[in-house]
Amino acid sequence: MKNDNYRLQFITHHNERYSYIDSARLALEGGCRWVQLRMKGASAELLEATALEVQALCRSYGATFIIDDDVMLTKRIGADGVHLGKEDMPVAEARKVLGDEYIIGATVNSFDDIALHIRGPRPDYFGCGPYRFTTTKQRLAPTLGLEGYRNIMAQMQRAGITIPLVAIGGVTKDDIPALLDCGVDGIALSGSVLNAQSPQLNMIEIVELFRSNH
Ligand code: TZP
Ligand code: MG
Repeated sequence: MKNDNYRLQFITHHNERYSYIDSARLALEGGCRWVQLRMKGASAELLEATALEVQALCRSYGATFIIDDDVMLTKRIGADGVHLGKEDMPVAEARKVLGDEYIIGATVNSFDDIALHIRGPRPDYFGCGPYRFTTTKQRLAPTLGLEGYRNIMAQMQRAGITIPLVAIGGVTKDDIPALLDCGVDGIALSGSVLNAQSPQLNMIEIVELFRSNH
């Protein structure tokens, strides 16, 4: 990947105070430079219209813009990349559509999942979780906890796999130092930022944590 933006990822969300677009803006204002537009259940029209707005916002901040699930939309509007879950288009097929210039992320829940990805065309990063229970995602895999990440990072090291791994799922600001200590390459957050009293301030403090942990 072109830069270090992937180390701190914000996944869009909404609540009674903020829309999906608000959530992206707040994260960017707080200093995050990677936004994934995740809008489960949205119509194709609304998703595309929102994607164009969030993409313009990301561009104005020099941030990386990733779209959840939708490879064709990613290509059509020229987003920076796509994040693919286990039920989405396989990475090999997405790579054929998008080529090497686009970022492709893949969801994994275990080292076995990672090992499967190493056989074919590789994703650019893994989103690995969940760290703990979260209501943001339905049909959650078993939680990993710190021990889960420690084990996965050790297995990756033994196997010589250097694809960046980003921890996701129920992560809050206070979890970040311990997660980084497990050796994960990055952190993805959604609900805890949006539900903080001030999402911008929460993100500013998270960005500062990354600076001091570097
Ligand atoms: N994938 C695994 S957990 C999750 C996704 C998209 C949800 C992350 O959101 P939160 O609110 O940080 O748990
Ligand atoms: Mg998906």
